[in-house]
Amino acid sequence: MTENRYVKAWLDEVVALVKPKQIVWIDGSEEQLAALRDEAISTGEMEALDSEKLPGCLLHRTAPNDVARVEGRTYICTKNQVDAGPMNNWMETGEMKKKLIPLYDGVMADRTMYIIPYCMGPIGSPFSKVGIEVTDSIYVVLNMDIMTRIGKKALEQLGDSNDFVRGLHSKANVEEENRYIVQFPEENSIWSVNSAYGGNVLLGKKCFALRIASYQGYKEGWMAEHMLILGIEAPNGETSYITAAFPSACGKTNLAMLIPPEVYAKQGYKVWTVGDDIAWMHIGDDGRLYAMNPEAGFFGVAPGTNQKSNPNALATTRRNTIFTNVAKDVDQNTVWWEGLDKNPPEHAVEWTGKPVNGKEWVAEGKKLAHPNSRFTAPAVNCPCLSKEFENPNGVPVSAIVFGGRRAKTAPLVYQSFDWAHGVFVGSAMASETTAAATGAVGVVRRDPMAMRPFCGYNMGDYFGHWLEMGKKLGDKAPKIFNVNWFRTDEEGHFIWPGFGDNMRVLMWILARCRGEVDAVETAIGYLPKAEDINLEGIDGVDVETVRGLLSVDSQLWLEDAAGVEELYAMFGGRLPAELAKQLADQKARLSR
Ligand code: GTP
Ligand code: SPV
Ligand code: MN
Repeated sequence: MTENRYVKAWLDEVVALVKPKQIVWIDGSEEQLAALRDEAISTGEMEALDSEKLPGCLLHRTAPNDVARVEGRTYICTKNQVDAGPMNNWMETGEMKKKLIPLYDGVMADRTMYIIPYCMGPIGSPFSKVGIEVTDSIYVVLNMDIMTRIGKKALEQLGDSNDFVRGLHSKANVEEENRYIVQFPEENSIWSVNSAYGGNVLLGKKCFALRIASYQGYKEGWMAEHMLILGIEAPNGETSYITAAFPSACGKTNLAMLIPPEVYAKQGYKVWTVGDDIAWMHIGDDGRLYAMNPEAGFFGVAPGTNQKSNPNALATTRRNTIFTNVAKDVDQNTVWWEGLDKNPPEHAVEWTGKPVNGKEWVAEGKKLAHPNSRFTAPAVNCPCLSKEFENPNGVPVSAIVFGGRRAKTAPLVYQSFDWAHGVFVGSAMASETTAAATGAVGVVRRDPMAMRPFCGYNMGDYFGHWLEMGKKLGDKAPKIFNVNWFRTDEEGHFIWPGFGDNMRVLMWILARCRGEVDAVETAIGYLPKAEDINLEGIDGVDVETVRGLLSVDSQLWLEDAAGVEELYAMFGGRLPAELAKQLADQKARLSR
């Protein structure tokens, strides 16, 4: 399908290694994809759902030991360990290949090898980048079709260039003990083996668009971030764009698709989604920062998604969507998950495939859907998709927002003093862990810029790159903020209602960007006056509640600073001096 000699040479090597029974190029045609769907349905790999309620939708269950990203088995391999940095698992490139080659040797002898050319970013954009993923999984092909722009058009975008990411995936035998997700940023390649789940195997997503791309951005002067992109359109038709970095399962999809509360809707405000997980950001010709979404679909968390919390996401999943590890409603031939409604199906199949009485199951406190069950849905389905979604240059960013799950420390919102302080704020992020990665849930860990699992090089250098970008942007730099929707009361309930009401906070952020509202200067940054958060029509929150949500406990913040100090110590000489200074200044302000 291509005459590109670099592609052909690489594929020759791959074929010699995995020794496939058959090779199929994915051209992106609907006929080919339809045939693959039929094949997956006939083998039981996928189940077709009700053709009227969920047209074109499929259900897939992964192996129960293969339900999330595996950070402990994810590696950044470079020649020298210092280039991967202290926050990544590392092995020397050649050593890792020695370890992996036996796992791939002949692994496709009785399987079809699919070759998926794909493009991250709109076809034709100078900022888009091409990858080729080889895989033995139809599930991967069908997901990549939704999440990226696949087929001939991606090869056309590549032309005869050598600038493509080589992705080699085999589900092999889905053995946990031989599962590896390995990035080789210095040679633009990714090797993934023994998994068949989401972020481990859809190589365009975390592996390329974050881990490899963050390194490319460092080398080439742009940024790849774990960020949503949304636009807020004012009644006068002007749209301002915000990007936000929250750790996995901390609310990016929900914020990106929010429904404005009545108080804003009636005035004519609208919210548009450009992206829900990844932003590639460049400095535009006018000197401003522009963000583009390299993906073409949403791989979103299913549990908690409902008609009230996120009607746009729900609507997005009503056609041509793949559901992974959710429960099946047998009578309706539809899907169900915790938080969809209060009515679990009686005739259910829980996420591992066992037929159960769903009502009893849930009453016993057991989960019908896996907490990290997901939908893969085409962006074009989204009722609030921005008309700038395909803009080859992306959208200009007014504000960058960091955030995480913090039960106590972080206030509802605050603004950094300037860009460099904002980089400090991002670097100091911490959040309670979620089901998006295997391991304990609810443990606070430091997660700088929500990139801890996704930075493809030394994070000390990554901080330096952020500071450099700020210098280049100068006074055109977006303003940097931090939010926390997850403060809890004594009983552990969330105090802030969240979801659509988060727009009230975004409106304060935009007012700050335009210099339209005052703030209170504190040790950690600029905080809103409680009465400047619009509470018209909100449920169960008054100005006193907001005052509480905005409180800053210096003692807790000094303890947090000690955590940042520990984090920074890991980087040794690779920590930018500016950040050490920011930390010292913040401690001094807190101790005053
Ligand atoms: P990844 O796809 O893993 O990167 O996650 P994400 O950041 O897109 O997270 P998502 O929006 O899917 O939210 C994950 C979970 O957080 C869901 O269970 C939501 O119900 C919950 N959540 C999202 N926004 C809010 C909020 O404003 N308040 C509260 N309390 N929960 C929220
Ligand atoms: C995340 O974990 O941040 C995700 C889901 O967006 S996955 O693609 O599995 O990484
Ligand atoms: Mn994510």
